[in-house]
Amino acid sequence: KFLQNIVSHPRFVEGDYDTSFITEYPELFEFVPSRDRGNKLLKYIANISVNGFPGVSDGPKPIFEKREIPRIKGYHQTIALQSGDTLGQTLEIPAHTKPSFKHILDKQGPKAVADAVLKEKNVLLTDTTLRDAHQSVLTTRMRTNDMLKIAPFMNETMRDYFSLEMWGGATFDVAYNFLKESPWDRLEKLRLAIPDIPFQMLLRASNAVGYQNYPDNVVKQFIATSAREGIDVFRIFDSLNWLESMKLPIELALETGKFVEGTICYTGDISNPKRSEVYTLDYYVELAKQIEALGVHSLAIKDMSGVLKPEAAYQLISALKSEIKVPLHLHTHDTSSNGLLTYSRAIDAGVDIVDTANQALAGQNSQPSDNSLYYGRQGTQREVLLNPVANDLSADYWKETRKYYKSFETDLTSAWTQVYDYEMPGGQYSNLRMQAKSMGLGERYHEVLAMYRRVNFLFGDIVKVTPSSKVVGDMALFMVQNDLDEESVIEKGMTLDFPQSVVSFFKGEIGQPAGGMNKALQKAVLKDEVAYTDRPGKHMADYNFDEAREIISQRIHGEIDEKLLLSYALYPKVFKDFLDFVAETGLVDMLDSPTFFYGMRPHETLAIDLEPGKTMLIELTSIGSVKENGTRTVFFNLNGMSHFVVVQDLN
Ligand code: 3PY
Ligand code: ZN
Repeated sequence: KFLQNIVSHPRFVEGDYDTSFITEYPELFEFVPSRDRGNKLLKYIANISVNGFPGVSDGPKPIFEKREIPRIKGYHQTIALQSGDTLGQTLEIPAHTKPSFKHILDKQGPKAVADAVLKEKNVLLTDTTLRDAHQSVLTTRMRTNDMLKIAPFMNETMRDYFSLEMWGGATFDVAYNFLKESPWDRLEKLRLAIPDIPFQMLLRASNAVGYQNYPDNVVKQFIATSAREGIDVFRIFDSLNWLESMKLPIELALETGKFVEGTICYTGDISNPKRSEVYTLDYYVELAKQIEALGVHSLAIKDMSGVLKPEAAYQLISALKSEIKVPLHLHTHDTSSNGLLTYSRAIDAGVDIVDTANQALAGQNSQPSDNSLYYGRQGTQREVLLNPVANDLSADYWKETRKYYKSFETDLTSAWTQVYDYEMPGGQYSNLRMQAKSMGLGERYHEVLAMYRRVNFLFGDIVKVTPSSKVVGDMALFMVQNDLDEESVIEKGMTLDFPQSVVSFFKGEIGQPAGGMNKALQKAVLKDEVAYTDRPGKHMADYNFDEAREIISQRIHGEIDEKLLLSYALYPKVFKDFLDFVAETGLVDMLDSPTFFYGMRPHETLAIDLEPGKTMLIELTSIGSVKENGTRTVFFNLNGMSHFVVVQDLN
């Protein structure tokens, strides 16, 4: 049915927008979409065409080049082509002869996966293109729609990869909040399109995919549901490297039968003894042993800021290899441009898996490029398992796709070696800058960066990764805004209203830092409140899922499952806003990204698949001038009928 649909018709695929052929083939329109759904979608398009999308530079909708969707020779793939897309090259690939890690996991379990990883002489990869790469360079804005087009190609050409990191971290709330789509839906659709490669997620221990500690029953339900919905590998870290907080999530993830990766967040510089007395090689080896003892299947070294220098990587991996039995998995960010050097030395020292991204979304504050590592390791004892030609074709696709997200790019266009001083996570660089701008501190960003470093030491030198990095960032902004320094913040502390995240940190609500808290500052921040020193989850009552069900059932008529309940439990406001958006506008995930972000230009025609067999053919005929009451009328032709939408012009 889908293949007969209008958008798959060869004339449409060729970009022929003379749609007169439709009258010859009426069966191309098997359904007329419901009036309500169509009207809602027009409302969205009209509004974006007039007012723009938040954070996207205004101005006319750019004309993007055709994006080629690569395919595999001899495979039947149904690719939902949209305007702007065209079918790309077909690549011939060798037949798959050995089981992928997904097949091993499903048939033999996680221990067999770990054994297979250890047996592999070459170095394995986790591809982060669908998660950390765009979280870092595009402020997490990549839409599912753009992932799905290339997903079948990825499934066939990335079989040797250990995993695809495609969920967790900031992708959960950003999907609801900014992209107006469901992260669960992303997981489900990608799972269908990529059945043969393990899916990996980043779990912030008891902070799950949020910025705060959640009750134990929420963490439990979230892990179980994520596993059931398609996550195969759980990378679990704590933002302060606090073992106590990793125990429960690791135990719960182990119960799912999936692959569990315990994590050490790397901070400081083990190659510089003056940098820290806390974050030494011994500290990391000791922590690694404690995490391994929890029964994890692998150990990740998460260098979230990209400050692990090449020789430090060699020392660290060598030491861990001799003390730890489970596979070692290294994650870095290429912010300093030394990422490939770091990986190469780590590979020489025996690291089993490293994280890379497709070259079109790699480098800068993202992961190092997969193909670059491949060519860089050629001729060594341990090469990289990947198909470089396939990755090149994917890169062509991602390069075009990336242009849709230009407004969300960071200003990091070249190496930033100051990261060694600032120790700022890859994903935070862009976020903090946006936060600073929104507080009117855009011009003083260099001060904010310097303050970020000072706040770290003021806090007693802590691991900085979500959510602890947000605490440091919030405090840095607060101190710059209020012209405070290390002394005055304590002196005046009793009269200051500290940011919520800072109060929460000093209360012990995200755990305990390795070097302890700055007691004087803690007193100033907490005033008379008493801090916890044990696991925050112990102090929290179970979340009331029944009550949540009641609240959601007032907004949704239909089945309410765990996924909805969890979304509400994790992000009540964001999720309620999303439900309001859907009630008002309907789902907009089927829109191509140029239309989603820029709307339509006058006389542009679009065919939109609401679902297989249900297509809307839309032409935006004109946008009227602003009336006295500040509105504009946007005129459309929808499946041959005239429509108009009145929009408030907010410009
Ligand atoms: C996240 O928690 O989102 C991260 O990417 C941390 O590095
Ligand atoms: Zn990262």
